[in-house]
Amino acid sequence: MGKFTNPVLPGCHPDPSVCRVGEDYYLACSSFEYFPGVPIFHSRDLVHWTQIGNALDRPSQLRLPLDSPSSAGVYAPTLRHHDGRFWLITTNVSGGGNFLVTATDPAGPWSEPVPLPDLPGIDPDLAWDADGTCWCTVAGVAQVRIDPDTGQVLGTPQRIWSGAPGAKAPEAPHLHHIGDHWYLLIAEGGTERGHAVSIARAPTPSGPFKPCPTNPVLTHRGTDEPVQNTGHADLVQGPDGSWWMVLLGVRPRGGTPGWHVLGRETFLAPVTWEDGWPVVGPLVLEGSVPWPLEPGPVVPVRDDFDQAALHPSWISLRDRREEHCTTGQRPGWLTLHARGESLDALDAVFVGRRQQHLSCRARTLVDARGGTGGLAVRLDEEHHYEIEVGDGQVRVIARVGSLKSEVASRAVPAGPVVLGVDVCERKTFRDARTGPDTVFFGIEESDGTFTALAGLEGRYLSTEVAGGFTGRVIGLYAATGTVHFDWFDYTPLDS
Ligand code: 6LW
Repeated sequence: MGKFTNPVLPGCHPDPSVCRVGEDYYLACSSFEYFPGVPIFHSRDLVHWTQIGNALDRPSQLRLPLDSPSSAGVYAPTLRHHDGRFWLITTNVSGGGNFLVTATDPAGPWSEPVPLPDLPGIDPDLAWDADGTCWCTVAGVAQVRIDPDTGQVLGTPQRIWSGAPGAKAPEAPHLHHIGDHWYLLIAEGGTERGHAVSIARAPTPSGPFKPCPTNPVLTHRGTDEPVQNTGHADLVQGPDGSWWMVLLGVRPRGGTPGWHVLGRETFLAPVTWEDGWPVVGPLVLEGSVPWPLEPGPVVPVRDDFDQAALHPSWISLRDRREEHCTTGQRPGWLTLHARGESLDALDAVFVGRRQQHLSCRARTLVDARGGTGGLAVRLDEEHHYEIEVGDGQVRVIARVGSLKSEVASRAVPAGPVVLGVDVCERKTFRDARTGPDTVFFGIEESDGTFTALAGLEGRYLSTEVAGGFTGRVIGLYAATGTVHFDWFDYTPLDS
């Protein structure tokens, strides 16, 4: 028996798709405007997940136009293992539409994309029947046979089921052959508070689908559960043969209406079966699995930028070109060369990691003698807070919608300076409007103490304010010229 904490993948890791190969589990998530795209995780226990790579880590596989909006880009993938190969199908809504890539090792390399130009829609799923026919199912919910080797669509997509009558956004289909039935798992109600998971089953992969009489099989809508927006799920069998669901959920904090700041995260919930239908849950923050847990991954707090390649958890905006982001210019440092003028620009040079904890701390040692840059907490180009150094000044800047303001500044001597951010979940509830957290920016003094220059309301960097599908990313950027970073560290704080 192992106790675990949900979410099993905290931070912006939505739309999880999972597959099992022997004793190993692999999971993929959406990546939107970030490059590399589609993070791939490995686990032996469904609880501890280690990122082993990104499926789309070369420009030839993923081109995100520099003017493509945030929360566009790469949507919901499906990850499957079939015929000795891993198959990953997804959609680039910023250009190219649906495509699939394959790999023999899920850590990579993944193949060049096989485009599916004639497959409309998003959230593509792959399933193979006993004859080897490949069924591709998309949001809507529609289905068509495809040739996964060529990307050719074989026929016209057929509407197979649309969830509850009147419910919006039937999406996220995953088709599983379990026992005598083909189960079609979907999300419905939209990816906000009304989100739900429903299921139907049929004797064949193409139908006719009969809905589960107890649909939705999971939703937290209208409840005071701490995890909300539950939906977009996939099914997998645990090491002991029991069934489990991975799904997305959010953790709103503060008063009304509740703000979630980490994006849509991946949760794990138990599944049992009654009369051939899944019974899901409970979905709880502290759960247990009926098998021993493997040791958790060792997550390094500090990145010293001593390796040529960045760890796969680093994500850049839209692309990552050597001429803008390199560890090769000053050994042991990450060097960023500015492109856009600030983090307001769609083509800003920014490289960061997902904020994964409700309270956390990040520090970085910056040498900005050749430009201006620093440390940012980013939701999108219109919602970000940052602390930057340049021209002998440290400045804290807030951008919220069309408003932008320098909220604090201080002179600093020339040379490297440690910039920091502390994100602190609100502990005291003032009234119904209390926000989720406060974001403090400051500098480390020569004696190692931290001086906060500004504390900003976290709600403005939440999905409820900014909109979209993503969560906060904490990272490094160059606004002008060339900026070097010696190290970056990120530490969870007790919430
Ligand atoms: C995804 C859809 C959804 O395509 O959000 O929550 C969209 N579900 O299925 C973007 O992640």
